[in-house]
Amino acid sequence: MEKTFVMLKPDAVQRNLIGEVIGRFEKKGLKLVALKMLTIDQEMANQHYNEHVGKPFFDDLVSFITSGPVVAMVWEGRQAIQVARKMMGSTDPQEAPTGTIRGDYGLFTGNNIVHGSDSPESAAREISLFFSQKEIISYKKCAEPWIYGEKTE
Ligand code: D4T
Repeated sequence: MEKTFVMLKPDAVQRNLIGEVIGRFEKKGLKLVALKMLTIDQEMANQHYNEHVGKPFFDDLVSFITSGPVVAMVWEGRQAIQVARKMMGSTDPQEAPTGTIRGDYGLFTGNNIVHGSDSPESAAREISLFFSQKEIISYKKCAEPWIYGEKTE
């Protein structure tokens, strides 16, 4: 099944939103297969946000993402990348609909709570930047047939 990289940004950690956001992904039916807390250094921030190098907001983005601990995760499920992006809402929290994570908890584009991969290519790149193969856990959850509608054996 598809895997996506999701990261709770420093504002989510400081604002006590870790459990709230993880709870939403869990309740949706996605499966948590890797998780760690870390503080991103300058070099990792440059790698993670490589596509934004040279943009006017790049320096602020890097100083924000390195400003405190983050929670990095891999979530697995059918169309996990698209599902997670929909749950997050648009980059600008003011435009994100109520009911999405950014729509419910954010007010400013720079501090938008959560990151999620936007394509299979970026998911693969971001997962391997934050996790070794060994840190990604493969396991079965007994609720899966109740989530995906497959027959129980
Ligand atoms: P991330 O990558 O954090 O999941 O955000 P998005 O995928 O939704 O949006 P993005 O890559 O375009 O932006 C990355 C990051 O930069 C911040 N940002 C973005 C900003 O501070 N000012 C801006 O004008 C834009 C476009 C917010 C998210």
